[in-house]
Amino acid sequence: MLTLYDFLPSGNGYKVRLLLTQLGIPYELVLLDIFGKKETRSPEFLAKNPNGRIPCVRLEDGTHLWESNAILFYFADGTPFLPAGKLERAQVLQWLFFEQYSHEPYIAVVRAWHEFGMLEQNRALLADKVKGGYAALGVMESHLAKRSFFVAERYSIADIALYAYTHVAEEGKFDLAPYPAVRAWLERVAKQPRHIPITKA
Ligand SMILES: N[C@@H](CCC(=O)N[C@@H](CS)C(=O)NCC(=O)O)C(=O)O
Repeated sequence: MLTLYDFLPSGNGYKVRLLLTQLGIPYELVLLDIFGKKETRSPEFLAKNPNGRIPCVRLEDGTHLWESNAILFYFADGTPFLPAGKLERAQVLQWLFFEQYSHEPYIAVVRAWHEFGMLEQNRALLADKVKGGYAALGVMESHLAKRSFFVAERYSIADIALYAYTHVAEEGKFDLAPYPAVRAWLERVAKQPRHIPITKA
């Protein structure tokens, strides 16, 4: 049986839970206390992921795979969640890299500061982080203004990766009102078969 090491409020972990659920792949969930006990930095967990972060999966053969978007790519390959065409696969990667470089470090980080009482200690960095988050939302809005989904007009792991933290951006006090195409896309993603909310395993 597949094992997923996770922390339920994590959008990165949620990406994996959402895809596995939509694919109907069963898994055992191992929840870690990432803040209090810092279980992601224990020697036992570092042996699984030397980068000390969830999500991390243990595959049936004992191999550990980490980095949320790499995990999405692994399980989506050969399924409708990853297009087969050369260009479309590269476009999915394009949005997965965008999510990790231009979206998650802003929107997810600001959300975490609000949700986990870390705002005061990061006050000096907040304006730049918020600016970066709105820049990412602007990129998404212009792309989605003419499309239903990020790649090839089909729901894919590009949508899952970007949905994870965009749909909880308001927990980081991001205002989604000026982004109607993003809001309409959020609704389309939430209506996909076997969709689950972020805190449910
Ligand atoms: N780029 C990584 C980011 C993973 C990440 O930042 N995980 C956070 C929770 S969202 C974590 O495990 N933090 C605990 C720690 O840093 O010890 C991914 O997409 O999987």
